[in-house]
Amino acid sequence: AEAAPGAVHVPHWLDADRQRALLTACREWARPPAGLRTVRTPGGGTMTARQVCLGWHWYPYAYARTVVDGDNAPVKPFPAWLDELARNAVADALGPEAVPGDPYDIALINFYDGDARMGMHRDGDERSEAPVVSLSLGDTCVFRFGNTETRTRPYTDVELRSGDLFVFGGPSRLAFHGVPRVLPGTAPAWLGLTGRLNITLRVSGLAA
Ligand code: MD5
Ligand code: FE
Repeated sequence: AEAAPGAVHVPHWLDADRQRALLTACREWARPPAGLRTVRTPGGGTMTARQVCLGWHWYPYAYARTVVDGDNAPVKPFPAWLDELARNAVADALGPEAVPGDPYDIALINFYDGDARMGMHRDGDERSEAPVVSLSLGDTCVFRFGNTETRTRPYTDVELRSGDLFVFGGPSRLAFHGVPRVLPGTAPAWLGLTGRLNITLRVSGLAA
């Protein structure tokens, strides 16, 4: 369903087997070195969701090849199968003409547990207009999809559930968005995940 021009929500895009496989991979990536870390914000605060990156390391607000705000280890490689997954996601959500020419080369994986949430922000550090692909696992969250002008209303609240795909392309690529809350205990029992996990796949537009 199109939530706004270029923003498409595809519930249940990943079946149970693919959700389990993606979760297993995320748990591997979360291990050190270059594993899960707490992200510091420029204002001196910390993000409540913890994060691991593949391909390029995101530290507010730029990309690097090493974990400059953690153990300084080289960032883990971005596997070719994630590029395939991202291309299939964009083709299914927006159509084949929306699939970018450049390969997907960044994954930002956010782990939400306890009271973790994400404030309203825009993702503007990539040098590419390619759509961002978002995959959700575990607990349902309230995802707030806003506008391109302000971090306040008008916005639309959408529930994202385990296995859901959301693609942000076109004018939606630079919209404000956030995760005001996660609904505890709503993950499917067969997944074996407490809390929520979100994988975003992006094209850096940066020189390899
Ligand atoms: C999440 N992550 O659920 C969200 C899903 C992040 C982040 O926001 O920056 O890691 S990605 C939502 C997204 C990405 C790019 C554009 C837009 C939304 N948008 O225009 O609404 O952890
Ligand atoms: Fe974001």
